[in-house]
Amino acid sequence: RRHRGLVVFLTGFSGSGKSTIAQGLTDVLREGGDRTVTLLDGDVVRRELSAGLTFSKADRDLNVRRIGWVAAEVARHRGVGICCPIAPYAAARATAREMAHAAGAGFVLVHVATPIEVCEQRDRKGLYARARAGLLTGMTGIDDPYEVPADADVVVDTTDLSIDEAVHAVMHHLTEIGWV
Ligand code: GGZ
Repeated sequence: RRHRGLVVFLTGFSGSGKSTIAQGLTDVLREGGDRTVTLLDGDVVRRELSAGLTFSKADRDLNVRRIGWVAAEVARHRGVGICCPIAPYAAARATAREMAHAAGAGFVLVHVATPIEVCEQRDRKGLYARARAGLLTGMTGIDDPYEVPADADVVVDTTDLSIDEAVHAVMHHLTEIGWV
């Protein structure tokens, strides 16, 4: 397993802590490991890979499929692909897992399960306030669905867990199952 590629896929609400945990994981894996690590940052993906896509179900599924495919290609070449889309639909997440496996790589699904109330309270980008005011429709967790994963390999909740602790929990799992 140490010699195979790996996809780490973080899913959860906007403001749950996915991107920050993904960045932390990237740093730790780059320091300690011998695989190259590619972080598919959410903002960069939406700008460079999925420019023009909306937040409709079809476009979210397409976005998640593209991300899953790129991450699987990275992993095919023995790298670690880390991605952190909201990925609200279980079927699209399952497709990402299948693509990683088809590339001969491992796949670890991390559910960043910070509750919507906590994400909304943080509201770092003001999106939840805009959604509540009716200025933004289709906001995940407010008036758009999030299918809670039944197949998460790791669950972390940043309500009471620091980013470092969340990163550590994922690293602990990767070590335990022999991927790092
Ligand atoms: C959810 C939205 C929406 C709607 C804009 N719903 O905190 P952010 O700002 O940076 O992360 C969110 C990001 C979600 O994009 P993803 O590509 O991760 O979503 S998906 O996996 O569903 O394709 C948020 C912002 O885009 N954003 N409108 N309606 N998040």
